[in-house]
Amino acid sequence: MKNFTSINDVANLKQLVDQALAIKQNPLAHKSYGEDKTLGLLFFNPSLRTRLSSQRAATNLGMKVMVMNLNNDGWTLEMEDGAIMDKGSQEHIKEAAGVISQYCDIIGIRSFASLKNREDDYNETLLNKFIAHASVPVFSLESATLHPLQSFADLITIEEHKQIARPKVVLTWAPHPKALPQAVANSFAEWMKLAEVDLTIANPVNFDLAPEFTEGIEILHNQEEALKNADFVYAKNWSSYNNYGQTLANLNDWTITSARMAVTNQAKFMHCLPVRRNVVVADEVIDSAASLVLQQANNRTFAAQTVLLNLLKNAANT
Ligand code: AN0
Ligand code: CP
Repeated sequence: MKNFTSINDVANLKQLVDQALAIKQNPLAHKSYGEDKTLGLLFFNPSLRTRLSSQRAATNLGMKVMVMNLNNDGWTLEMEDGAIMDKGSQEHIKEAAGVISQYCDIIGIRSFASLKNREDDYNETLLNKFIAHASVPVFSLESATLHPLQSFADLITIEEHKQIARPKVVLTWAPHPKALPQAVANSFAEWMKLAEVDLTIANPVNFDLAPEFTEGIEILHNQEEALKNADFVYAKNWSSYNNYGQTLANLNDWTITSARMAVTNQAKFMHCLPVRRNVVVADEVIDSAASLVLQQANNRTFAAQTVLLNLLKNAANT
């Protein structure tokens, strides 16, 4: 594993999940492997889980960690090659990536979608430019269109809680007052497609995800219909891909309630967090024994630790 920005960086998904489960059994098994190595975590957006679980993962491997909030504390970065930098941007990504690569052995980057220009977001401009100008491995802490560390933790959680070999997993859109990226949903679809599950996606009309992520997956525009016999219900809001970045207020009918969960096969409830209670999901569901949200967040550490270990191993062998 040279970088980790999507499922395409995973050679063997089953092996990766098994490796994470083994690390979870014994998180300090490689406690000196990352000794003398430094992880840099760069945040262009807020984070609770990703920030803390990545630090915990790194320290479990003996690494040192540096964290920087680039939006507040760094210079405004220029992305354009050949730009005449006489306006707002103060530092080119070429120098920034080159400099940070000299201080860190691995770099993680969080940079959300702008939700303004679909092409820019789906080209993953910032992440790809950073990789192009960095001289060390880079991994995604959620990019414009993908959140692979989240999907990895979600898959570990499903493997731990499934009662049958091939469970029915439903990814359902849920309401949210603000427009959110499609990243968590895109990644979840991408990972579930390669996992031993049957995935159905439920979303309102005009909220279908990008076709590149949903090819071959059943999409229903009726949530209740989709949830029938589900073993896992994964709720997430995303803004529209077609009417890019637009959102719908007042679709309260899509909130996950006990009544909605009643049509499932006693499904487990999942969400990546942070979640808006009683908007995305009713208290009665997230507070019930069916909720796996804390388990998912716990598995973020082991997902990150597995990725960091593989990046360190690859770097040591090249
Ligand atoms: C972000 C999103 O939807 O992409 C991060 C989720 C992990 N969520 C919010 O901004 C609420
Ligand atoms: N799920 C997740 O990535 O949470 P944070 O945005 O808090 O890191």
